[in-house]
Amino acid sequence: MTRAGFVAVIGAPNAGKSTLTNRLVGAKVSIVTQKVQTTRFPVRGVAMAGDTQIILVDTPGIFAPRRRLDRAMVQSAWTGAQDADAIVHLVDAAAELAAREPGAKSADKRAVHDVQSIIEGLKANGQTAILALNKVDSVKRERLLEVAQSLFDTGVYSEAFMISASTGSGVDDLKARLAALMPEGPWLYPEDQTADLPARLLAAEITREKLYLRVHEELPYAAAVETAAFQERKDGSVRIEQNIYVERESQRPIVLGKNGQTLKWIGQHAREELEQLLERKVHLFLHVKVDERWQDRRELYGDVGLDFDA
Ligand SMILES: Nc1nc2c(ncn2[C@@H]2O[C@H](COP(=O)(O)OP(=O)(O)OP(=O)(O)O)[C@@H](O)[C@H]2O)c(=O)[nH]1
Ligand SMILES: [Mg+2]
Repeated sequence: MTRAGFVAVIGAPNAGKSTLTNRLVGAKVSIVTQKVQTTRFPVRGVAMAGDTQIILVDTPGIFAPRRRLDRAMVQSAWTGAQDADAIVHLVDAAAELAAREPGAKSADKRAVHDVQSIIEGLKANGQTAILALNKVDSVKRERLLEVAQSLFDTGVYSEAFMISASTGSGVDDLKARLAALMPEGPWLYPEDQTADLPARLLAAEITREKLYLRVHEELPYAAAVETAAFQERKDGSVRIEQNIYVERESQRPIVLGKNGQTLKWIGQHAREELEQLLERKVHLFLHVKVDERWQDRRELYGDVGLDFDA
C-alpha cells in the first residue's frame, strides 16, 4: 500500500523554508538567499520516504503585507496550508533568541512578530501544525528549550522538532513523521520526479537567486525576472532570453555593475546552474529593464498561480 499527500511548509520570511524543502527532497527545487521574501509563490518539491510520497509545498514567508505582490504572496501561503494534509510551521530559533536580547535587531523583532501572527492565523483557522525550530546549528542547545516551550504553550502545535535545514540535523526524524501522516493512496508524481516548476519559470528563479546573492544590499526587494524566450535548438542546447525588471533608472547600473561585470557574474552563475539542472548546454541572454510598475503586471501573477487581486 502506497501513501501520498501534501505538506505545507509555512513560516516567517527567512525562516529557512526553502532550504528545508530542498533538504527533504534531496534536490534543489526552490531558490535560497539570505534575503527575506525570496520565495514569491508556492513551489512544490517531491520527496520519497519508502512507499510514501511527500509533496512539499514551499510557501512565501508570512508577514504583514503592504503591497500587491506582498498580499498575493501571503494569501498563497495560507492557501497552501489550507489544502495540505500536514502543516510544518518553521521558526528561526536564532531570531527568536536574538530578539530576547537587549538591543535586539529590528529584523529579529519583526521575525518574532510574524511568528506570533502565524500562530494567531493557525488558531483562527482551527489548524494544528508541527513546530519545527530551525537553525539549531547556530544557537545554544539549552536556550532552545525556553523558546520551544513558550511556542508550544500556545496550543497550536501537535509536536515539536529541533532541526537544522542547513546541516540536515533532525531532518530525517521530521521526514519520517511526515511520511506517517500521509494518507494512503497512489503516488501523485513519477517516483523520479523532484519538482514540477516549468523550465522557463525555473530558469527565471535561478537568475533571480543569483541576482539577489550578488546585489542584495543595494537592491532592496525591487526586482523581478521573466523568461522572454526559451528555445530548444537542433544541436540539443537551449537558448534562454530573460528580462530583469528593476523599479528605478538608478537601479540599472547596480545590476549592470562596472563595465557590466555584475550582470556578467549573474549570467555566468545562472547559466552554470541551469546547465546542471537541464542537463544540456545553455545560451543565456540577460536584459535589464526599468519598469516602475512591474509589480502591477498581471501576467507575472497568473503564470505562477498568484492572485493578482488578493
Ligand atoms: N545557520 C543556519 N542558516 C540557515 C538554516 N536554514 C536556512 N538558513 C539560512 O537562512 C537564510 C534563508 O533561507 P531560505 O531557505 O531562503 O528561507 P525562506 O524561509 O525560504 O525565506 P523566504 O522565501 O524569504 O520566506 C539563508 O541564508 C539560509 O542559508 C539553518 O538551519 N541554519
Ligand atoms: Mg523561501
